[in-house]
Amino acid sequence: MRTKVAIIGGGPSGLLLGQLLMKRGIDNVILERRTRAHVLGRIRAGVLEVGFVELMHQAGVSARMQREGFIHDGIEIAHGERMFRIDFQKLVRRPVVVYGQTEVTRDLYAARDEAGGETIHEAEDVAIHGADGDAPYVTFTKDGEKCRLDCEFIAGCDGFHGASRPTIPANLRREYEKAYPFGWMGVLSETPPANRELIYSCSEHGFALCSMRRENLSRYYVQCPLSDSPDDWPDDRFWDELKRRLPAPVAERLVTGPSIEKSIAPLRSFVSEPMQWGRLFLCGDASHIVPPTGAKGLNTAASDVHYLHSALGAWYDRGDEAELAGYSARALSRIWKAERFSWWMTNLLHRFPEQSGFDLKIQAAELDYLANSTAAQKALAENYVGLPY
Ligand code: FAS
Ligand code: PHB
Repeated sequence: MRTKVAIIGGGPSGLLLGQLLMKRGIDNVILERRTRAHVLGRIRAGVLEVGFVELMHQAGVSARMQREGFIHDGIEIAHGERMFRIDFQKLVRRPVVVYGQTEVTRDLYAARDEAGGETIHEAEDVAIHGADGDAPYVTFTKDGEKCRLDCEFIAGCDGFHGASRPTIPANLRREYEKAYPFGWMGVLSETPPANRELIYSCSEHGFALCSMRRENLSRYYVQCPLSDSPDDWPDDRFWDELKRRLPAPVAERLVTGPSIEKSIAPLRSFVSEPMQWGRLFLCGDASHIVPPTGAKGLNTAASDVHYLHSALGAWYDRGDEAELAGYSARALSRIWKAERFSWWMTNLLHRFPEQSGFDLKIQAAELDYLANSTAAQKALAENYVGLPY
C-alpha cells in the first residue's frame, strides 16, 4: 500500500486533517485502532471555537452543525449564590458554537465515506518506521495479517495513549505535566438544559458545569475525588450534589432524569515538545492535553490540524517546506496559551484539597475582580472564544 500522508488515529484530529487534505487533492489513509462504532460512542467535548467552525466549513462538513449547533454569545460564572455573565458579543464580538464532538466525528466520517477516503479500522500494532528519513512507512496488523503502508509524511493523530509520540526518541522529547488532584464526573441526560448558556460554578462544595447538546439533551459535570468511580455516583447522588453546587434559582429549575451516559475524566495539563521529528508530525491529544475547564482540548487539536494542513499544502502545491519546518514552533505558541488559560480557569473554579484560608480569599477576590472588571472579562472572553490561528 502507498499514500502521500499516513494518518494514525481516526478521532477528530485525524478525520479533520484527512478531509482537508482530500479537499486539496492530497491522498491520505487513516489507520484507526478501534471500530468506528467505538469511536462514535465517545462522549467528549461540546464547545467549538469560531476557528474550528471555519475549518469545518473549509472541509465541507458544516451543514448539520449549522442546522443543529447552538450559537452562544456568552457563559455564566457562578460563585456561591452570585452569578454573572461574560458577554462575548459585547466584549470580543465573537460567539462559540455548542455542538458535540460526537456529532463532529459523525459528520467527518460521513464526508470521508462520500469522498471515498480510505480508513482502516481495527488496525493493530501500528508502528512507525523511517520517520527521520525520506521514505517513511507504517506497519500494522489487520485481521491477523501484517501490513505495510508506504508514505511521504506521517500525521500522528492517535491521542494521548497512541504510538506516535513515543516514536520521537526520548532524548529529543521534553515533556511538561501537571496532574490535578480531582476529576470530573460527567452525566448525559435526556432533559432540557438548566440554562440557555453554559454555567461554570465555583461553590464551597466544589466545581460544577451545566452544559448541553440539544434542546432535550443536557451534559453536566461535578468535580469529584480521583479515587471515585461512576458506580460511586448513583443518579440521585449526582443530582443532589449538582444542585448543592448551583445558585438556588438554577437548582430549583433543574430538570433531573435518568443518566444515559456516566463517566469520570481525570484532569491533566500536558505538553510534549517538539511536535515533529523528520516526516512525523503530531496533532491534538497525541502531543498535548488540557483540563476541560476552558473547553480547549478539541479546539487546540483543530488549530494543529490547520497549521499542518497548510504546511502540507504549501509543500505539495509549490515545494515550499518553510511551513513544515516551522510547524512545531507555530502550533506550540498557540497551545501554550490554551494551556495557560485552561490552567487559570481550573484554578479559578475548583476547590483544591490543600487550599488554605488565604488561598480561598485570593480565589474569592479573583472571582470578585472578574465579576466587576470589563478588562478581566474581556481577557476571559478572548481566550474562551479562541485566540487567532
Ligand atoms: P482522540 O483521543 O480523540 O483520538 C485519537 C484516536 O486515535 C482514537 O480514535 C484512538 O482510538 C486512536 N488511536 C489511539 N492509539 C492508536 C494506535 N496506536 N493506532 C491507531 N489508532 C490509535 N475536550 C474539550 O474541549 N471539552 C471536554 O469536555 C472534553 N472532555 C473530554 C473527556 C475525556 C474522557 C477525554 C479523554 C477527553 C476530553 N476532551 C475534552 C478532550 C478531547 O475532546 C480531545 O481534545 C479530542 O478528542 C482530541 O482529539 P484527537 O487529537 O483526535 O484525539
Ligand atoms: C461539554 O459540553 O462537554 C463541555 C463544555 C464546556 C467545557 C467542558 C465540557 O469547558
